Amino acid sequence: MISMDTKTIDEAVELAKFEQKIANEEKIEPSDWMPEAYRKNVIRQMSQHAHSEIIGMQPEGNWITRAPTLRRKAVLLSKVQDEGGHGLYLYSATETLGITRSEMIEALQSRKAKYASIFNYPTLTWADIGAIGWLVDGAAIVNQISLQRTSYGPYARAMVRICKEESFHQRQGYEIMYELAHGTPVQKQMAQDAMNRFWWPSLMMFGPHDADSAHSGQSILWKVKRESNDFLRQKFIDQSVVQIEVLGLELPDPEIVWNEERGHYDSGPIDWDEFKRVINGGGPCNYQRIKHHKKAHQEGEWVREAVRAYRLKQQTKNVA
Ligand code: FAQ
Repeated sequence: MISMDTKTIDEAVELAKFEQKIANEEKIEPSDWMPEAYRKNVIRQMSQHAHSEIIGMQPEGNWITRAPTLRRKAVLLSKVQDEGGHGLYLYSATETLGITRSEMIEALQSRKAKYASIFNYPTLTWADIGAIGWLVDGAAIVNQISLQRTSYGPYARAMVRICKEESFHQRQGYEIMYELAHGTPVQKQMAQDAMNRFWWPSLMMFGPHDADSAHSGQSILWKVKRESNDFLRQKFIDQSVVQIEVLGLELPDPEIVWNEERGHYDSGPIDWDEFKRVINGGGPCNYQRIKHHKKAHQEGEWVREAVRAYRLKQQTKNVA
């Protein structure tokens, strides 16, 4: 009974210290005490973010062999490699919270963990590569800039480098769109079609409306999330409308209109039934994405085996 009380008092002291750090805008570091619910929530968000980067390599990877020029191929190859790198920093940063990479991969493959719904849509034409770089990386940056101020130190630091790389990705995508939109009528049509298809799924990347967001309230209190889903979505809409005008394309949503009073663009309703269907496994490519991930993971088993053998050899050497 005495030890229980001591434990409760110790925890209360640690909790007060944790809350003070959050209030002071100090980062929570891996060796710091943190409430179990905070740890779990950050693992959930970071691991889903890592999975998104890795699964996100598939739709674009599909076009590396079909890029229209050597320059486009080199840029795309480098972009897809960057996404792989982002996944790896994020997995490593998440491991500092006491979960292993294998546990995270298991959760992804068994569909216990989610990844961004956008990557369950197919890439049908080269213009889709432009639309992904511009809109998907663009939406990712809007979100991730705010995450540079997240309260978990390793996550915040990973975001700094990731945002720099995403910015290059966004520009390469916009450049593809600009050239197509100013090319032949067929190319312009391809750009329009790609934007129309990726527009709504890009808006869904920000998650459900604030009123329906299960985690936002607590995540914002803990400063894991610094802005709400709707705030970031609006920011993305506002910046994209201006970019669409420069491209000279038709708006993908006829309800987009400037609202003088709000100082923002109004826009049409998002199809949340589609969002729910896609995050619950019913999107056009969910099955194929996980199947491909499992295959690549199995084919990479020899690398993990070699790493284990090397580690064992080093340990044996050190003991001898
Ligand atoms: N897709 O309560 P909330 C990229 C889930 S990186 C799938 O609002 P939260 C780079 C949510 O997880 C893109 N699931 O959740 C790239 C939760 O499910 P759970 C990834 C979604 O966490 C570009 C449930 O719905 N970026 O694109 C989605 O507070 C090109 C309730 O939602 C990140 O992950 C969705 N769109 O807010 C790579 C950023 N939205 O866990 C390759 C970090 C919501 O209860 C090529 N993450 N859900 O089963 C975040 O900022 C947040 O986690 C949100 C969701 C904003 C995504």
